[in-house]
Amino acid sequence: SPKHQQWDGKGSTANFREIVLGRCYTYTQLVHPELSTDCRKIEKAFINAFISKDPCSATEEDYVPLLKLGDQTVPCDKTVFWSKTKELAHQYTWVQREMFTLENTLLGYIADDLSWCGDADSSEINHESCPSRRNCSSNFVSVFWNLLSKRFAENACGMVQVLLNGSISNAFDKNSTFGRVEVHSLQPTKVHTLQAWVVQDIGKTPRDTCSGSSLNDLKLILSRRNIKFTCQENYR
Ligand code: JS2
Repeated sequence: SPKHQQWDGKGSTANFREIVLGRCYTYTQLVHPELSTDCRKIEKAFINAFISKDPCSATEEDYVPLLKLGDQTVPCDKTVFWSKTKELAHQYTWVQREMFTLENTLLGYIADDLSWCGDADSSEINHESCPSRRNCSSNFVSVFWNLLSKRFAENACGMVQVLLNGSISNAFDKNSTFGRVEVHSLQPTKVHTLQAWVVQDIGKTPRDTCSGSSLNDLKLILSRRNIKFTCQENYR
């Protein structure tokens, strides 16, 4: 039997395969029926990406077959990034049905809030434990989201938006996925403007604003990359 609780992170989500397959059908039949996707192939490619492999040695190559199957174009002006505002961003794209966060794309939708890993010397999904970021940065979940985020940003075009949290001290955090991966993956030939929305929780003390130093850092990065920057606070 497998070594118990080998890793710090929670184990693979129970019924991982079934959830992946079910979410794929929900997305391609109900949310975006215009997509023609073979969900059985998606399920297999997802499982094959990590099964029978060292869970700390994930590479982008492992996910290439899955990403090919999940290839999807988001229309220009419809991309929404977020950082520490996941819930709000998803409420926004739920109301603004034509807008897309990463989790409104097929692969982001399928993997949202799931965890998964295997084991080098077993062909089973590991439901006991999976490596956390502390165990290793090249775990399959982290590599997946970094890669998916990079692709999502590289494919964006027109005016893109980001929802940032003004109730924390660095609304723009250069170590977050948005600051570390997405901002640097925007293509200046395709993206002309990044519109930031700084949102403060009602009843909480605002800790960051459009004129704060973290948003200034973002503005600087974008101006060096020839992308226009605009910022608004608490727009309703
Ligand atoms: C584990 C997950 C999940 O713009 C957004 C998205 O496009 C995203 O991929 O990157 C941005 C959010 O990441 P950031 O800036 O680091 O904000 P955060 O609030 O610290 O979110 C951490 C989660 C990033 C990757 N990720 N990881 N499980 O279900 C999941 N979903 C996402 N997007």
